[in-house]
Amino acid sequence: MSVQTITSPDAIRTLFSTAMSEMYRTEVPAYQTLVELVEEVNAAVLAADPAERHRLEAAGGLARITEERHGAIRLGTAQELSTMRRLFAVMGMQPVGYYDLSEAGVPVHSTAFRPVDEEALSRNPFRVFTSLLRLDLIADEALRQEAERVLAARSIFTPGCIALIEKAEVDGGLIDEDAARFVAEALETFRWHSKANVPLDLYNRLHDAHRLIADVVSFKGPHINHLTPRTLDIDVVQRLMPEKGIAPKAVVEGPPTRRCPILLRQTSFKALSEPVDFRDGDSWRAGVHTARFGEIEQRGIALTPKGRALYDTLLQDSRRLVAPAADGSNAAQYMSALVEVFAPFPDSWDEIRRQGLGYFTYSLTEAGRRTPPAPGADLDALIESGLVRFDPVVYEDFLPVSAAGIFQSNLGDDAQQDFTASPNQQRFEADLGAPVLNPFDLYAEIERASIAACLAAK
Ligand code: OOG
Ligand code: NI
Repeated sequence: MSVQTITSPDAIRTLFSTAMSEMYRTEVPAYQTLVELVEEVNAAVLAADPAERHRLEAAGGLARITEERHGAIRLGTAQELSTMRRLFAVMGMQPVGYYDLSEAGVPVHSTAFRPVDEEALSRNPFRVFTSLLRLDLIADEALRQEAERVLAARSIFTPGCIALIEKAEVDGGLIDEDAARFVAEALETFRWHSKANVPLDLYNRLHDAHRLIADVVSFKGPHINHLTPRTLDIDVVQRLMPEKGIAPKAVVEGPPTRRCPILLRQTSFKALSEPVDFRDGDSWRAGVHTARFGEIEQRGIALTPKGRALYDTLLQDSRRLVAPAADGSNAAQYMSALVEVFAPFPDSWDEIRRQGLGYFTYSLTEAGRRTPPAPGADLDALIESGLVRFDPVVYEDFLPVSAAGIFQSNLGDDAQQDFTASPNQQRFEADLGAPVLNPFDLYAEIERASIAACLAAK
C-alpha cells in the first residue's frame, strides 16, 4: 500500500496563487501588460544595483518578488466570511489586522489573509485583502432587507470546495490529488460572472445607495477585483504605464519616494466598464458594471508602533497641507508636500534601527560564522565589529488610508459619501469566527527569533 503524504499548505497556496493569476490574465488583459511592465522594471532595477540584488539574495528575498501578488475580494455575509477563513486556512493563510474603512466613506471593514511565519512568507507571501459589507451602515431599511434577502439566498462556495475544506480540517491537510481538486474548486468562488444575480432595477437602487453595495450584492460570488504584482520601483512603473496604454491614478498612495522604502506604496488604474446581463423576467437585459481594476505596489520595511505612529502623524500633516483632489488636479503639489513633511523620518537603515522605528532580521556574517558570538554577547557590539548584519523585515500588510484611496478611485468621484466612523472589530471577529492576529506581534517575533538564532549559533 502506498502511503499518501499531506501536501504542505505553502504548496497549495502557490498552486492557488498561480491559478488565480492565470485566470485574471485571461479575464483582464491589462493585468498581463502590468505584470510584464513590472518584470521589466524589476530586472532593470536589479541590473543597475548589484548591491541591492546581493542584499535581497542574501536575505532570501529575491526569489519571492517576481511571483508575489495580492488580491482583494468583498463579501456579503458573516457566513461567507467565516467559510472564507476556513478556505484560506487550508493554504496556510491567517487573518491579520483589522481595517475600518467606514471612516473613509466605504461601508466595509476588512482583514488580510496571509501566511504569517518567515519561512512560509519567503516561499510565497500571497495575500488577500478581504472586506465584509456593512449593511448596518445603509440608511434605507427596505433596501437593506432586500439586499439581505439576495445575499442569504446565494452560496458562493461549490459543494466540492466545502467538502474538501472539511476533509482538510479533519485530516490535518490534503493529499496531492485532493489539493489539486481543492484549488480548482476554490477558484470558482473568485471567478467573474457576467450574468448578474438581480434585475437591473434592483442593481440601480443598490448602486444609488453605494456602488460597493451593488458590487457585492448583485453577483453570484465575490469576483477577485484586482491582483497586484510587487515592483522594486513604483515611480518608474507609474511613469511608464501610459506608454503601455494604461492610465494610472494621479497620486501614489502611501509614503513618498525614499532611499529606504517604508511600509507600502501603491498605485492603480481605474476599474473597467464591463458588459453584464441582468435578470429581466425569464430573459436577460444588457447593462454594465465597473469593479475590476489593476494595481501595483512597492513594499518597504515593517515599522514598529513608534515608527508607525510617526508615519501616521506625517501622513496626516501632509494631507492637512494639501488634500489630494479626487480628479488628480493637485497631484504634483500633494507629492511635493509629502516629500517635505516626511523629511524628519530618518532615511538610512542604520538610523531607522537606532531609533527603534522599524523591524529587522539579524544574521551572522561570514566572519560571524567563523567566530560565533558568545552567549549573551551585545548585539550592537557584534554589528559594530562586523560579525552580525541586519536586514529590513518586509511589511506584509496594508494601510487603511491607502486602501480607502484605492477604493475611492475605483468608485468614481461621485461616490464620496459620509458615514460616521464606526470601527467594530468585535463584530468583525464574531462574524469571522476567530480573532484577527496583531501584525506588530508577528513582526516582533520574526525579529526576536533572528536575534536568538544569532546568539545561539555554535
Ligand atoms: C480593496 C482595496 C484595498 C489595497 O491594496 O489597499 C486594497 C478593494 O477594492 O476591495 O486592495
Ligand atoms: Ni490592493
